[in-house]
Amino acid sequence: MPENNKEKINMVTCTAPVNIAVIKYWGKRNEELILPINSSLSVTLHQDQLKTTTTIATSRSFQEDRIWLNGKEEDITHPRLQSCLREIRRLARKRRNDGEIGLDSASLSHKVHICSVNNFPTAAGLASSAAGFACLVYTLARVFGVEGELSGIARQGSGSACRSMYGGFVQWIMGKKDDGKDSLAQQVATETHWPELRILVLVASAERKPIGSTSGMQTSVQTSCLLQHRAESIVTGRMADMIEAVRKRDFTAFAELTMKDSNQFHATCLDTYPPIFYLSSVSQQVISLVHRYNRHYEETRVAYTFDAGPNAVIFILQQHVPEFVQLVQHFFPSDTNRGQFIKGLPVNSVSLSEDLKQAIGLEPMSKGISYIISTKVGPGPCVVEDSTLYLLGSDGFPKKTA
Ligand code: 2P0
Repeated sequence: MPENNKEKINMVTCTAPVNIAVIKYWGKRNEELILPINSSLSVTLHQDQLKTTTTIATSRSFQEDRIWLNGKEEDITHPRLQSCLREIRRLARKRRNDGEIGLDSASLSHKVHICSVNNFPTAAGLASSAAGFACLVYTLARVFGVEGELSGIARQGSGSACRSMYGGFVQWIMGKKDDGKDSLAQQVATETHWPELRILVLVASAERKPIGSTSGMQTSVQTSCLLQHRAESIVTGRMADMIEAVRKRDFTAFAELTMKDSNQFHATCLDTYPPIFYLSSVSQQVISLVHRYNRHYEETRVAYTFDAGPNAVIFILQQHVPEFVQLVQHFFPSDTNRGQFIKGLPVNSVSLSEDLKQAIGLEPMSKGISYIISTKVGPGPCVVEDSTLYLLGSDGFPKKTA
């Protein structure tokens, strides 16, 4: 590419986090705008362990919008991708017309090259669409000089993505309007609010998600009376209780609400016709382990939650992490050594008492869990300044490593 064209490439790189819902979103009242049937609340996971990175370049020399995901070119005409691109360009045009930014019309008509990677394997079963669309919208907004509320646009990429636009503890208020303008995410508490809280992702071995969330929740809305009852009569109260538990850093209340809401979500899946099963025998063993552990100490020390897959996400206070991790290793013995089994924040090794093992009284399930990601609550999307970390080269095409 000639030198003069090279200069005209405008490039921005950002990262965005994964979130895990503790009050679950399941079901839409409007498929196109992605408007939910109930509000939800999530915890943003730390990007040191789990994140999406996205580089977006614009240039007069680009012929068409293009996107590369995890090293492979994907279809840019995907309707949800198009919604996000259209909405950001619309806001940029509005800001320019209002005289708020000095973007010329040529820059607005420039095509984009988008390159995105996750630092975690898809096999980890974590909602990569949430981090992915949050990162896309956040980065596009920087490229086109758009500021302010962006969660409503991220929501149109994937519902849960709106919650990844903030760090800490985040609620997605369902809203009442038909146009979705009031269906937005809002931070409930920052990432520094509850420093003792730790999160463990227990990655179950070699199981694939049987039914995708988007079609699963459609069938649930059509067939499950329990889901309707949950949306109408349960979630509003639970949202208020959860926000209070977070604000007061009341682990017992937070943990019990989290487990009950996960269980109710999976109950609505079972109430769907034909039923949807996301939990596996490994998930059930994790549930037993947590309840037996809590019963042994006569205190709620650990909570689990499961999304549309078999992997458990565990909430626990820092001081209890070493013992609980040791128990997981004991009841899910693996071939890998401890270093490979625990990724992310380091966990001290402790020895387990025979009393405790006997009190739990489960039959060990070998190779049920392939590894644990140890992490904590983290911040929202960030801009990456270091250009050596950009995923697109100076020609606007993916670097070999991307
Ligand atoms: C959640 N899940 O609140 C719930 C709990 C899975 C179980 O949000 O169709 O990928 O893109 O809006 O956001 C997964 O659903 O679905 C999800 P779309 P999404 O995190």
